[in-house]
Amino acid sequence: MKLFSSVNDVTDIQQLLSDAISLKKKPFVDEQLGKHKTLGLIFLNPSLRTRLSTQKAGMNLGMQVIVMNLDKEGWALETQDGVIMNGTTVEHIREAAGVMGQYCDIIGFRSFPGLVDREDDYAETIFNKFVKFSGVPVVSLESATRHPLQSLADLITIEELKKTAKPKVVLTWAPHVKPLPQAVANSFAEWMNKADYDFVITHPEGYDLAPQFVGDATVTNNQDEALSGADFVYVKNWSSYNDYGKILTDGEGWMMTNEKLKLTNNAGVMHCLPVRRGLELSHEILDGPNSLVLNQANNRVWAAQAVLKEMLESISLT
Ligand code: AN0
Ligand code: CP
Repeated sequence: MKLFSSVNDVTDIQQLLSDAISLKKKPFVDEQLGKHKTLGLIFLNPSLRTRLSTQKAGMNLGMQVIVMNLDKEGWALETQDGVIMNGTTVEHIREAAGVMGQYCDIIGFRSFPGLVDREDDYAETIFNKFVKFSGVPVVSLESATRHPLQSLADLITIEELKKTAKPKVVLTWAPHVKPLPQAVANSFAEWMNKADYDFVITHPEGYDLAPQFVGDATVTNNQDEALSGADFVYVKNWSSYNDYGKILTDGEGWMMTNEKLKLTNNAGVMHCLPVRRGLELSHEILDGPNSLVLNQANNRVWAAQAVLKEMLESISLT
């Protein structure tokens, strides 16, 4: 694997999943694989989990890891092509990515969407430029439209804890005060569509995800109906895709609570974090026995380690 930007870059999901689960049991079996190899983790946006879990995954594989918050510590980055750089930007992504490729064998890159120009965000312009100009294998640490390491960790979590072969998995929209990307929801949907689950998406009117991500999911604006008999409930806010980047409602009544949990099959409640308590998810759920948020966070390490392992193996073949 030379690129991990979506589920479509994975040739064998079952293999990746079983690698992740066995690495969780024996984290250091491949510690020679990454010897003398450098992993760069480059962030254009904040991060806690992605930064630490991917760093830990690289270290478990014996890699040297360098991390840079490019937005705060680097030169102001220009991402548009063909512009005369006589304004505030100092360095073009063409050179910046190319330089980082000189120092790293694999690079992880995070770049959120602008949430203004839908076409540009959904074309993954910045992420694709970074891949092209770095010239080395790249792992998405969340791009404009997807967060595949999160989704793989979420899939691991469901596979570990499911009690039936085909659980009911519900992705529910939650309220938020800031316009957030659709990336986590898009990506979760994309991965769930590859799994053989009963997958349902629920959101208020106007929050439909892009059709290519919805795929075969059942979609309803009736949250109670969606939650009925659910085995897993994935809570996440996203801004509107159709009225691009906008917040259309305060979402009153959409927060997941213990009252709503009663509609489910004692569901495990998931969220990628960071979560706004009392707004997206109730305190009682986060502090209660149904919360799986730390299981998910833990699995971020094994998801990243399984992906980096595949990349190191393909580097050593060339
Ligand atoms: C980001 C998002 O929704 O994409 C990152 C989540 C992992 N969340 C926030 O900006 C709060
Ligand atoms: N879930 C997740 O990606 O968290 P961070 O933004 O803190 O990395």
